[in-house]
Amino acid sequence: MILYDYILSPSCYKVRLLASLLGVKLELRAVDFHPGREHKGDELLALNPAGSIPILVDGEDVLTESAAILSYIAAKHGQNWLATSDAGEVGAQQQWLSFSHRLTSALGGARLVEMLHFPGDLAALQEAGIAALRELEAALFARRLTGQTFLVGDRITIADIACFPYVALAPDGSVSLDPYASIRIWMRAIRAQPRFIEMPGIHRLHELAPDPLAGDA
Ligand SMILES: N[C@@H](CCC(=O)N[C@@H](CS)C(=O)NCC(=O)O)C(=O)O
Repeated sequence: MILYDYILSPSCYKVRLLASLLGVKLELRAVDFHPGREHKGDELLALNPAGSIPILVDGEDVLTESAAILSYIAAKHGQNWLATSDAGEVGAQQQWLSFSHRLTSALGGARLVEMLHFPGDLAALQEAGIAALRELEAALFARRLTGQTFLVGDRITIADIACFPYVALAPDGSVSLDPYASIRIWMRAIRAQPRFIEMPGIHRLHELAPDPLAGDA
């Protein structure tokens, strides 16, 4: 499987992360996203007319959109990373995959303005990002009340992988994660997975602050 990849792209990282967690080997093709804008060149537009990465090529299959790529890789190599056939789980998984696009446009947009000086209304992007984080925090808090750590069912799934990178990188867009204890616990649980890999800005268990739920020892 060939992944058209950019090291600083959280959307590409989602794919690299899932592949690593599943022990699936990817052949990486580095794309000069910035400053080269190679994703807008003829070769990559022929693969993805939308002009975005990641793009996955697996034999005859050419896939775009990170959520679709995660679904594809899990269907092929890790069915237990997908929702079960339970209708509630299927719906929840789909909902979080859609929600992940809101994170991309809001928190990812703020990050591009702050880090790469892309044009955009930083305050509006941050506001949308904070609204999304509040929703996620409320959902994860509710899940914790039922004894669950992850977004769907009773285990980690692609829904968590789809949402994790842009949340973890929110500070790159000057959006603090300090107010969100349930989100931080969830991120720590993802980072603790065997074969978790890093990307610049997302380190293995880099939050070494004490668990907010742990009592004073
Ligand atoms: N909806 C797409 C968005 C991916 C995305 O935003 N990729 C960025 C790199 S992190 C990109 O290629 N942006 C260029 C553009 O969309 O014009 C997905 O989830 O794959």
